[in-house]
Amino acid sequence: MKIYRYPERETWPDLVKRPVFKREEISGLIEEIFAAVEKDGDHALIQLNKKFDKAVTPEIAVSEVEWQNVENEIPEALKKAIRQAKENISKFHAAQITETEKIETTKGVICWRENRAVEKVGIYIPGGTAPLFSTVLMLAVPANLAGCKEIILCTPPDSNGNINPAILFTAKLCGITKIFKTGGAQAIAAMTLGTVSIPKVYKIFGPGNQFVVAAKEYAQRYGVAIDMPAGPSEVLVIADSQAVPDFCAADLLSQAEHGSDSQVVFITTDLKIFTETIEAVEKQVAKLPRNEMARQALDHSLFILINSVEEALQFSNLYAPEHLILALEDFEKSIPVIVNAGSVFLGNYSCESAGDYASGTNHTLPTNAYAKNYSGVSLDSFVKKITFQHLSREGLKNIGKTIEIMAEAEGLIAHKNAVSIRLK
Ligand code: HSO
Ligand code: ZN
Repeated sequence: MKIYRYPERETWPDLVKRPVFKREEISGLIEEIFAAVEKDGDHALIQLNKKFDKAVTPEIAVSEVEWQNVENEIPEALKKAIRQAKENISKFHAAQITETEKIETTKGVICWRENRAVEKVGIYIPGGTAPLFSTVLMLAVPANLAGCKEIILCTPPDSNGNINPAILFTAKLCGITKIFKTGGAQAIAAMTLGTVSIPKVYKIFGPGNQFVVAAKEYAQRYGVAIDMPAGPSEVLVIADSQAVPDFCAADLLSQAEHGSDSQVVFITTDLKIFTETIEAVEKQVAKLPRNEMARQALDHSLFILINSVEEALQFSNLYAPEHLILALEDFEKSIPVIVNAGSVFLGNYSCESAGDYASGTNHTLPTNAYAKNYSGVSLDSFVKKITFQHLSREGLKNIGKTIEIMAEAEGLIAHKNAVSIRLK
């Protein structure tokens, strides 16, 4: 833990910098994987499954039998939980559907925007130590609501060639029918380039390790869009004297357990809460199954004692956290001051896991200070907005002079003529 008591403002820009991890040079590998998938398609994916996941997968697509059996593999309580989460996520995202509004900017000139879904989207769900089936809900629910015609999902197989049953169950519940057993950069390459089994898509969503992140960046060279730039998960908690140290510690650890590169930041105005939260973190972390990972994350995490809530909010805006928790008595007052954050949790009972799983908001959020210029995933992420306009003769007459004068001033006479020829 990195502990700071009343750090000088001049030190803040250094404190808000995310830790830099040594990354292997992987761009060469990503290029090789894209080239292999482009050349050999499904065959390359089968080989790469063997190489990277030690999995034998004669078929890349999930089979009929696997689809049917999945219902029996999931405990009833988990099915029920996933259904409730889906319901809340659906309600929250359905409310983001907007009505088309036609605007008459000048008499006879009518302009509007219409939503059109991105026709083909690909969802990547990592396997490994924590198979995030909740992310299937966060991406498939808004994709469906937006009206995406083709929604496909790639996730890596285990060494038996199977994919995680909870991922499969959730995908089925969301009406996804095309799931493919491929992970890492090769999955991103397949969704970008297409193979015999895997259709190519227009936009790729979902989290992943450094290979997936690098592959998503690389995919953009082929004209594929991605949800957002990625980085390790993070949470920033601001607490006053009314906060509960055990709650704060649990929230900090819920982010820290995501990975050794996660970063958690705790800021408080109260010395007692400061010491007790640090103690609570030490106590709770020891009991976590993923304590090693969480401890590594804590090593580069910040615990800051600060003079006022105002200052804490200023620090937070500079840091631009993915998740911001306000464990504050009077959190309402702070809301207008928040400028940079992915998702905000208000009061002592709004734990981050609520948003991670079931409250309804999306958990695919900007990390690495991208909350300064990106929003989290929402219905909009799956939609393009097309503008339309209709001008009557009278409408064109009403703005014709303006267009002609501006076109002439830009030296674009054909533009001017397009008006003059109609109004002659
Ligand atoms: N906190 C993660 C999302 C997640 N948590 C999925 C649990 N499952 C996003 O930063
Ligand atoms: Zn989480």
